[in-house]
Amino acid sequence: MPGERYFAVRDRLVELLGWIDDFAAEVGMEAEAGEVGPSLGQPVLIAAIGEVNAGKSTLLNALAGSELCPAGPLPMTSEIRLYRHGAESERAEGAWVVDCRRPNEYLRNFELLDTPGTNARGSEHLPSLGPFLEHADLVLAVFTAENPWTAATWDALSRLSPAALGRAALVVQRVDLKQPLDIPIILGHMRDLSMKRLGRELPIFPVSARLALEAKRSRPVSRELWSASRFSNLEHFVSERICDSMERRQLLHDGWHHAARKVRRLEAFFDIRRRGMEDDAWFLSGIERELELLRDDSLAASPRVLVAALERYRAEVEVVVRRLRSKLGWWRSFARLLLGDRLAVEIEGTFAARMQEMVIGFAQDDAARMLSACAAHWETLRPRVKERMGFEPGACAVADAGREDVIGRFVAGLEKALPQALGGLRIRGVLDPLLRRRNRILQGFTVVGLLLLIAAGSCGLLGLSGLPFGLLAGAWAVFLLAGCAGWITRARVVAAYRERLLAGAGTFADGLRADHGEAIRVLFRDYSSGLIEVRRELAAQKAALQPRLERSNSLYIALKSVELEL
Ligand SMILES: Nc1nc2c(ncn2[C@@H]2O[C@H](COP(=O)(O)OP(=O)(O)OP(=O)(O)O)[C@@H](O)[C@H]2O)c(=O)[nH]1
Ligand SMILES: [Mg+2]
Repeated sequence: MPGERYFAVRDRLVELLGWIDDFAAEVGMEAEAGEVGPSLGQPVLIAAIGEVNAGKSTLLNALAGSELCPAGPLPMTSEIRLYRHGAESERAEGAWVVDCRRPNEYLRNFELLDTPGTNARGSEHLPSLGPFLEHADLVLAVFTAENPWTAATWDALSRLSPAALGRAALVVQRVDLKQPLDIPIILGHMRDLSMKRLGRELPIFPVSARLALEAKRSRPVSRELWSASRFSNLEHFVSERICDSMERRQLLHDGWHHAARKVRRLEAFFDIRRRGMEDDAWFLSGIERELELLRDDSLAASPRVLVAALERYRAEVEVVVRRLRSKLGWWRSFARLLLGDRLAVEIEGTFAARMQEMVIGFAQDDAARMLSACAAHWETLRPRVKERMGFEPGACAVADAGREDVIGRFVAGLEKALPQALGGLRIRGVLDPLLRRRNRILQGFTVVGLLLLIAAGSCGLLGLSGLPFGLLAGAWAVFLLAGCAGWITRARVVAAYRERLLAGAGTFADGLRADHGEAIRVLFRDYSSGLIEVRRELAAQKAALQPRLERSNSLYIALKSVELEL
């Protein structure tokens, strides 16, 4: 096929441009303002003009290597027929032009324009033909070898603009009907006529299109027919016209530069992306530092917060002490003297239970306070991530559904510390000796009082007058003393126990300190897990960029190899 090398380079360039465009669309690179690629795919238009029966249609068929245009001895072509590649169809475009589509490979690169004879009756088609000829890449003026000096075709040629004439050539058709010796004479005449009629000597090709077509269609291709057709000179000329024409070369160069510019823009685009990702990574480590600062602030505030927890501790001590005081009332104490005393164990149990409740309450409030700070921080972080990295980081990991779990973990962390903190108070068994000593005093008084009562009763039975009243009064006096001793010892026991518990407040807080710090660390670890999605997104972006960089590199290399062929 003529222009094979040109079309190979053009097709490669068109393919590359397609890849580059797809790639740019895939990565979301916006087109430059007013960016329009050169229309490289535009086929070469070859028009044939000449008198009726000159052999125009056969000439075009010979170029295509198949019988596209109807040809015959009678006037065949009565309208301008433009043959283009496509599914078989014919459609009238106005009164004189027929758009003919054929699934012919040759038509992928060449469009063929078959025309009615220049001497055909009527010239209504001429206004429609003019623009085609002006834009054609090659105008072939066909003459018959039998009568090459007919005027109508020269007239048609002389109507062409100088530019279009520059793209015209003369074809002397049906040379197989002439003796070889006649041909140089005919060509000489043609040259003279060309100079006379057009003021310039157009290239002339004596051919036999019929033989060329037959040669192309024979299998294997007949060399004799081909050389007899003298068609190769014409095809060589067509090739050169395409490869060497300034417009076509310029088009290829424009196409190449367009592609190269786009690849460079892609590279710059990826470079900006890569730098953007590095900035994003830096931005993300800034955010992580913020989180660490927030955590360190909470750790630093831990002793202060635990001091605040002591208020709760003291309040609980008052509650326990009040309960102890009420249990040390006279009647209860007297009942315990008779039934056995387990008050020390009961009060210690109550104290431990209340301490546990207190620690849970404190931990819940403390965790909720820190989580609120985290949630507020996340709300400041969210728009910054969106603006900087271009995606929504989602809800805070320790808010809403996750919040209860985090609080649960924080509480469990502090609860773990409770046995040790209570152990540090060393209050186990403190109450027992105090109560025992009190019980002994009360027991002494009670026994003495009861003995006096019994003695008074016995004296009364024996009829000893006077003595029973004295003993009864003594008994009441002892019971009164027992009441006073109970009241005094109750105050002492309560005061001693309270003092002991309050003195342990600092130790209790110290016992919680290490686990409080650890629980804070766990809480902030949970909070920073919200950034995992952000980190994952950044890693995915980085991973996606690498093959794209490689792809743009290979496009550039492919483009360089096309440049060598240009
Ligand atoms: N011997 C010979 N005859 C040819 C050659 N080329 C065309 N013919 C014959 O010339 C006649 C006219 O050919 P066409 O190709 O139809 O000529 P045309 O210029 O298209 O004619 P219109 O469409 O009627 O204007 C046909 O009978 C062809 O067979 C050739 O190279 N040698
Ligand atoms: Mg014809």
